[in-house]
Amino acid sequence: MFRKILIANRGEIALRVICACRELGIPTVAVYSQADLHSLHVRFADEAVCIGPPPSSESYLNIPAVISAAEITNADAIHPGYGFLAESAYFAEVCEACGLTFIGPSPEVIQLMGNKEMARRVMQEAGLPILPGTDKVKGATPDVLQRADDIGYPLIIKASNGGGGKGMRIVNSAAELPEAIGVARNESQAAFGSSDIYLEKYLPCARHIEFQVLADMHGNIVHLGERECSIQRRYQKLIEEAPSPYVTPDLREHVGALAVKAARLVNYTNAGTLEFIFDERGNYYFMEMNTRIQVEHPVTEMIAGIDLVKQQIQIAARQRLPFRQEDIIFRGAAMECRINAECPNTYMPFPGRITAFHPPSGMGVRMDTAAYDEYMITPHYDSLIAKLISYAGNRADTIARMKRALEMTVIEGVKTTIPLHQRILSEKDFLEGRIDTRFLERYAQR
Ligand code: MV4
Repeated sequence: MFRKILIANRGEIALRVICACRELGIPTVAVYSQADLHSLHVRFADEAVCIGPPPSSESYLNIPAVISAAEITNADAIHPGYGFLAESAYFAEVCEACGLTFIGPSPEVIQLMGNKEMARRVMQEAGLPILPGTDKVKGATPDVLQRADDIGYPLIIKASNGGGGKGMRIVNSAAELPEAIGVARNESQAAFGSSDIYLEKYLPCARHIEFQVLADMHGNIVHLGERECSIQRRYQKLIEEAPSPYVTPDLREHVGALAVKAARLVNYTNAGTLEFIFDERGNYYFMEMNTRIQVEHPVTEMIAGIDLVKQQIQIAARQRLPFRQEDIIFRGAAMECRINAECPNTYMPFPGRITAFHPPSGMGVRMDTAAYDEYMITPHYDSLIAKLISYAGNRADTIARMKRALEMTVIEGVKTTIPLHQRILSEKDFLEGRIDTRFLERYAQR
């Protein structure tokens, strides 16, 4: 096992990794920016190293600073959390070159899955269905316009190096396409340093369902079922749940087995997530693979009874998975509400000081957070304050539990998404599991 793990992250996920390390008896090193001196990840880690000024480009994204912190503290592994360097193939490569274990997949598979257009092709070869679409598009040439007509409208332009909804653009007609391609290429260049884009058939009313996999370094791979993530705004997830009210045991077994097969074909190791889009007719298509621990991982942990971050660490230490597929049993239902500091009307981040904070608790309630009384949410980082997770024997009880937990959450001083969650959790369609990618749009019109 590792001597010491450095956590190259901040906020709730840094604390989450510290929890797993403590339970495994592994000492931890926190890194922090000057803005995070009084953070809980600094307090709860065994050691802490300041790696730079508040902007993430100069601290949490500063590879030489992170690697130096690992070297001076004699850490032998780095957990990247999510965001920041978690999906940087280059960072994973530098870690290995410096004799540090990157707790995640290989640089090669991070690189491959990081190119969303290439990932689509590779996963199609591995037997996953994909939506009609194109390879890399260089401009609005006659052959591209012809191909777009064949795919049909609406279609969506996606950035090859984007992901998670960044750099996406919906196109409703051929007339809009040439200009949209130009704008998308420029935006992609500015945001990701590459103007590579591709086109895909757009499903306007669908479900976003993702499958969790775990793969060790000895060829053992399992899936941990799905998470339903259709409730998003500005392509940011708001509520996630497991299991999906839509997925039957047969469908879970079928798509889960496909996800495992695909993970095997790309030599995947560690924790990963395959995103699918499901249409109304029961068809499903692979969209992208995320090569990190995800924000919404707790809902899977709750129903499977498996600590995903501990598994990530054990896999990176070359241990074998301690269970087979048939040992994994899903029990009950779990839901996560992301509580962000955000303006209720514009959905824009709303930083500020939390003047009063009280997390809810009680049976079946979990709050993953790094906030406390007088905690400052700075504009430098993500506006996530807390993830509120509820768990019970069935979906209705889980929702009732979430409602009471939201009512018993105190966060004063900043506007949050709590009122939005309360309204969604009272909607008939939501209660009956009728959720799709248009849910919030429909709801906002009333
Ligand atoms: C799509 C899609 C429909 N058709 N792609 C959003 C996040 C990113 N990982 C992929 N996303 C989507 N890609 C095609 N071809 C629908 C989504 C999507 C979505 C779109 C609009 C509003 C809410 C959404 C929630 C989840 C997924």
